Amino acid sequence: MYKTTLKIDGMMCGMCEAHIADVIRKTIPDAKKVSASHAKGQATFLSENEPSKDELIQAIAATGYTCLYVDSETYIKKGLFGR
Ligand SMILES: [Cu+2]
Repeated sequence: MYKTTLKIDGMMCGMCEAHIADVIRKTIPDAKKVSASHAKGQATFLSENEPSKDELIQAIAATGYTCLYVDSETYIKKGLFGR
């Protein structure tokens, strides 16, 4: 699993967050737990495979927002041995 964080410029409200989440789901079909926050100016999602940063940046640019950077890190599911 990979956890990807995108820094996005131009989100102003909940509609923008929904737009960005839609773009991410369309660009990365296996994206899970897609969330976007205009307050933080970022979006995050999980995926099985490492996503294409160029594709994400281009897809977001095509909707009128600016993706400043994309960062993917390996993600280990928590909770298996916790508690
Ligand atoms: Cu908006």
